[in-house]
Amino acid sequence: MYRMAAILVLALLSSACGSQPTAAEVVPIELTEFAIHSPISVFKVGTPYRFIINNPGAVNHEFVLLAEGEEHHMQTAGQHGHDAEDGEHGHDDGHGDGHNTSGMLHVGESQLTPGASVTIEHTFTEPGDYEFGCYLPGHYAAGMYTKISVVP
Ligand SMILES: [Cu+2]
Repeated sequence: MYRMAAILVLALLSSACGSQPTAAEVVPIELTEFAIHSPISVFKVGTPYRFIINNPGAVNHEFVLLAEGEEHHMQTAGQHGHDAEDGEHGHDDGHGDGHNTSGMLHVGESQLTPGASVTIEHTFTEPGDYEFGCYLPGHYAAGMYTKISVVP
């Protein structure tokens, strides 16, 4: 019974989404001076989300997902330490400090220039409090972050 319902749902979703391989929930994010707008603030563990991050602002921004209380390591050398594609594997970014706190997801400013749009997918695995933030100098302090929560 449940399995049949699941198959029906999958069939409906896949026919609606055409070529997209997974049925991720689309979350459009807007980066402005100086705020991050997300249409939802409560996310669910195990649900694949497709973040479509837009920068309609006038200056570069970045997008970082951190657990609350975690500190973002400012990049001190190089602009290409990691990119969106390895966002789901936060421990292999090669910084080699053995304790990666530079974010579960990080889309750098080189990808989020004015007018840019970047799509990344993420599935939360742990419930808790998190936040989206932009850590370019002065941006976070100006209010460029938004708190979210993840529920089981
Ligand atoms: Cu910013």
